[in-house]
Amino acid sequence: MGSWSSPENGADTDTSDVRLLLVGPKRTGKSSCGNTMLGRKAFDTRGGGPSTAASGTAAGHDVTVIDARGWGFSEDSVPREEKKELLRALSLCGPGPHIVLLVIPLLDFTEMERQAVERRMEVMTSSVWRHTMVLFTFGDRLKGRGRSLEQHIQSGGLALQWLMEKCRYRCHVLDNKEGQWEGKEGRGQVEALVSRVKDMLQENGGWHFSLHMYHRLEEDWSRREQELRERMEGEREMKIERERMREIVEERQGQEEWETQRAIGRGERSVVKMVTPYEPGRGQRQAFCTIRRHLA
Ligand SMILES: Nc1nc2c(ncn2[C@@H]2O[C@H](COP(=O)(O)OP(=O)(O)OP(=O)(O)O)[C@@H](O)[C@H]2O)c(=O)[nH]1
Ligand SMILES: [Mg+2]
Repeated sequence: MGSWSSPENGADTDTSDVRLLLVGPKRTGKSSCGNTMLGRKAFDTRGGGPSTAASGTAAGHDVTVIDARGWGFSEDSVPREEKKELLRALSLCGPGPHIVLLVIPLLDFTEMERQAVERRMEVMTSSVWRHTMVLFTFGDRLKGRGRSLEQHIQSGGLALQWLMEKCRYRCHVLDNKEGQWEGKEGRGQVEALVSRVKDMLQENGGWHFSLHMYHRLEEDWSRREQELRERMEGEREMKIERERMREIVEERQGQEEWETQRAIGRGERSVVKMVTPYEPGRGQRQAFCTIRRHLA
């Protein structure tokens, strides 16, 4: 059995089983990548299922592959259900994944897709990028067009450039087309991927991405949501209270006006001058009544 450890892998030396988390938008080939890596049909490729994990060997190395449920495409916010599912996928990675494989098909990568990816990765905090490698799928299409990966990246536009920079150009291509698992070519692409994973493990000192942090994050979200709810409730109550106060003041002003009119009718002009304009809470009404009583 191949070993993951290297003398430099100081921090997390128990790397007999490397945990690889597959994430990415829906229908991009995540489950197929898991199957290609493990060399068997470990994940369902019909899509839509929840996140699942499977263990086995990839190019002779022990791995646990976690296939996260595909993301949606909303680019400005991440639905709560998606966040929860992403956290669930992370929880299937034990203490955390060593490598996050961000699965992106070798097609045009648009600005909208870029934003959708950015939002989802943000859920795992910016430090996740340190552990992330882009795993391009549909490698057969690239071959079909007679292009290299470098050419694809170079002509990929700003969105793809951004993604590559985020991952420090760590990437790999898989061709998951059926029949690729057993052949020499199929094995070769997995061996090359394992080699890239080894490089990344070394780069990160063998550290995995910390799940502990996610638990704290989840608590943070719940707390912030609760605070927001309370603030909104507080604001609603304050609005009702303000409205109530306004009604009371208006009612008093109306009554004052009425009493003033009556006083005018009785010729109490000097008093009228003293009490207007009315300001709530200053005892004017009381003063008015007292003076009027004296005058009466
Ligand atoms: N030609 C080709 N087809 C692929 C490749 N990878 C995946 N597919 C096909 O793309 C479709 C989706 O693949 P899946 O592996 O189920 O994709 P997924 O990302 O797991 O999909 P969801 O779980 O629904 O998000 C399937 O029909 C696969 O056969 C590839 O490299 N080349
Ligand atoms: Mg799938």
